[in-house]
Amino acid sequence: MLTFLDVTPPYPESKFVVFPVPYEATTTYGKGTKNGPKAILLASKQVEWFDEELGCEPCQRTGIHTGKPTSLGRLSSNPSTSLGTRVQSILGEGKVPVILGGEHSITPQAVKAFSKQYKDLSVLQLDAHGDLWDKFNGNKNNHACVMRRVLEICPAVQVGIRNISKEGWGFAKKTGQLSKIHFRGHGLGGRDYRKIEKQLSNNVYITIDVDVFDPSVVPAVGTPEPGGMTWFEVLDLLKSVCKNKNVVGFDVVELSPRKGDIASDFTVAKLIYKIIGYLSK
Ligand SMILES: [Mn+2]
Repeated sequence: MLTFLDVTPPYPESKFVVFPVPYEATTTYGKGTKNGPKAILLASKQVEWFDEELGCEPCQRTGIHTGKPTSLGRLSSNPSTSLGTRVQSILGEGKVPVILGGEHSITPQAVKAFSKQYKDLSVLQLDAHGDLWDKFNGNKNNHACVMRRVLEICPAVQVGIRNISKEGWGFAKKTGQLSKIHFRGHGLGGRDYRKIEKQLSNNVYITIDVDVFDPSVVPAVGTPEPGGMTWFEVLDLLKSVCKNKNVVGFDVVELSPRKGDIASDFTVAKLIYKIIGYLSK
């Protein structure tokens, strides 16, 4: 079986549990995100274990276990969904779930499970898109509606956004969410960590749509947007949040691997290892 970093620590001794959710049903432009998890795991074999920023090999200090893929449960309000059940059982064992998408519409199910364990949960979203449609193509669980569904569960802060619908804007304005959207290129663009952290509760779930990066950093996404964040901007923000908040889990979604572009796969694999490193410090 493919494992993250090619390491195979036993489950009971592992703090982190990485698992694929190769779900793709509602992508609207470029296809292929169902192949994201496998590409991430393959590329992770090439990631250097030693982290020069942290001065250690995080995978030797903490166990990173890779589990089997999970399917998404019914996107109805059915409480015993596959993904939700898995998250709850990992959390129940005091471990940190690391979810590899797949399309972004997997996130609300995960958030719902986290919110049962952590009452004061908030979500930090890194994304090019507001994802605030109530319905898209007639579907409330389209990947363009993710944050609308998340906001029905708990508060969220949105960073890196540079594409929002008129409907999403109106919703954000009416509900006060607009002050928690850190638009790219019009003001702070994700650099005012203090303000972002103030808006988050102590227990934070992070969802990273990799199109938050500039397309020059991660071109292999289904819905690219120019003007994205750089590698070090994203790392600086995540490092700060991991230090100042209790990050209880995270997902990385919407990588849509394509032949010949190994940089995107590798960048996403390394991003995940960086976050695990920050959390195991
Ligand atoms: Mn997006």
